Amino acid sequence: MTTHGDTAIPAGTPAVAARTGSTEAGKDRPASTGDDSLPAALAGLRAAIGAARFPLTLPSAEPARHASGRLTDQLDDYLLPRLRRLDAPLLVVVGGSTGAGKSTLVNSLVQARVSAAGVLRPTTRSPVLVCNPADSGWFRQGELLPGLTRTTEPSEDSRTLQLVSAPALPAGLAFLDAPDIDSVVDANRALAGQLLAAADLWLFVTTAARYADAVPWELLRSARARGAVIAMVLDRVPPEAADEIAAHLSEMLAAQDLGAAPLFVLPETWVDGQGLLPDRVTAPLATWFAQLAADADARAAVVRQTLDGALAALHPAVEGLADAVDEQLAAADALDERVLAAYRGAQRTVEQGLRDGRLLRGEVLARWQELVGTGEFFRTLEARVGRFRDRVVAAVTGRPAPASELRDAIESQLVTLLRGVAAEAAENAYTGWKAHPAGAALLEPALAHPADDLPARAERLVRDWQRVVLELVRVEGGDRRFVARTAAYAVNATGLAVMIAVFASTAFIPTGLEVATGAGTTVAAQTVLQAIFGDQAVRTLATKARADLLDRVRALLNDEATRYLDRTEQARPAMDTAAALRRAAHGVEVARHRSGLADAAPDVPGTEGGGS
Ligand SMILES: Nc1nc2c(ncn2[C@@H]2O[C@H](COP(=O)(O)OP(=O)(O)OP(=O)(O)O)[C@@H](O)[C@H]2O)c(=O)[nH]1
Ligand SMILES: [Mg+2]
Repeated sequence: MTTHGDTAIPAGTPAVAARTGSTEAGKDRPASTGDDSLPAALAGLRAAIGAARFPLTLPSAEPARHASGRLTDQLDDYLLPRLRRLDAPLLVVVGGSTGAGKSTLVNSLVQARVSAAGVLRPTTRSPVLVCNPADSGWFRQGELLPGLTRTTEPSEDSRTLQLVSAPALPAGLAFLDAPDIDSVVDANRALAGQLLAAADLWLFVTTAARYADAVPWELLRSARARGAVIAMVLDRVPPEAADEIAAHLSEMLAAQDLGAAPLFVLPETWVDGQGLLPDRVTAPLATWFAQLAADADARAAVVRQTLDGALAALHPAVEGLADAVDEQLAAADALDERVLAAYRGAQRTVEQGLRDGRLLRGEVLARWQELVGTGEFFRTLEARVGRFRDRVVAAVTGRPAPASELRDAIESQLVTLLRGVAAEAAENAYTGWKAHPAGAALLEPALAHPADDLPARAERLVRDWQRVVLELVRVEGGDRRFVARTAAYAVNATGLAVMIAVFASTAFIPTGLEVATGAGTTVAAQTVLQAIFGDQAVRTLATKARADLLDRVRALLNDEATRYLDRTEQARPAMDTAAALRRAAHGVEVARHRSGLADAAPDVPGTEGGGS
């Protein structure tokens, strides 16, 4: 380990002071990248991220929402304004555990009590930015961290940024004293993360007692992954343990690939009456910053490294968002499929019911037998269908029974079937969603049952269908091929025969007698059934009527399914969302390479890439 006054620098890293000297390379580097495509590409990316939503409850959704918020913040807070003004003052964000002495350190570095330090944890709740008076215009203007309201008074509000100017601080460099990163206060933690993402340089403060804590290391790793420029301060180190602790921390840093970050070890000491640390303790750090402030190239190198690192990190982060969008889409499809399967099953049951003759039982069959048993039925049929009339009329005896009773029986039989299948489908869809985390979150108890208006709609459906069947019969009879145009009673009777035929499909025809027999039918009814199904005109009408009925049922069940599907529809990302994210991230990556930000950046003083 190379010691530098009170500062220890990781082994293998040249002395920081020696490396802050200005390099000739890039002396006349432009203030911007000279390439306009990067800001435009970033604006495009920001829009694509803004359009991505993750409403479905999936394991990836919550992290994606956070990542999306973080990325948007970083674009607004740092990347976009920093790209517009590469020559703006370098922002050092001082972050670390609560009570590590961050505020005390900032005060000591600028030799004024700009930020309250204290024994109550956490002390700093609202960020304080301190800069040379010459730079205050840039920070006041609010391009950087635009979401924070500027104030000149101390504040407890985490959405404000207190601006303080300190003549003792050289121009070109600003310190931002951030709230603690491991705060018990949620807003503090979130804000600290947001502020660090807006830093050109992280000054990470930890103490002899706290340096092994998990939270700082998590943040350090993510900063490292982003290529942010980091300097470490190990504060309040008991002198007798300094070597041992510094060596251990250096080891930890090296293990996290952070060995190149300069490490300043500050011995435990007394603060003076002003709460400031003695000069001799802060001197190495103060010198390092003074040299950085004096050297525009070194500052530009820091800015470019952090900026380029943050830009490079966008691509994988956005790729993660796009994957999460894909998962949302896939989950929405999977949920839809569970619903569609349930309602397809319902439709199949109805089709089956029309095919297997189950509707030709009970009340319908009884009323049918009554009706045909009177002979009235056959007398109302037109002569053209007399083929079967002739065959059965002789067998017909008994009392008259109104056709309306059969019609009612058909209606109630069909309505019962529809209510049954709708209830079963709703239950199946409900169970299907309940078993899926994203589905369970979208459910509400009412969905387990058909819609309230389903019984009324089913009744209307059947009545409408019956009207259509009669209309069909009427139209068919229009050419006098089938039924007398004017004989309303004939239309009615034929219509009922057609409905009965619908309930006993083609497949059923040969066995129609069995059903009739099973239900204890009369000879007449059996014969009539046989005659009806044997009649081509009735069969043709029945085919049409069956198709019409199934269409209506499909529409009804679709509406039932829509109660579910509307929910996924609202959650479903637009088709293009993931592709737009990937396209925009790729655009940024291309523009980043073209900008030459990284190529132009010389070594950053005392950090990785410094030729250690
Ligand atoms: N003796 C001694 N006390 C110190 C030192 N550094 C900080 N303190 C004291 O430790 C307490 C906490 O210091 P702060 O500077 O408020 O710590 P902070 O990191 O800003 O804390 P938060 O704002 O809560 O995150 C204060 O009472 C300081 O006076 C030091 O080197 N020696
Ligand atoms: Mg503080």
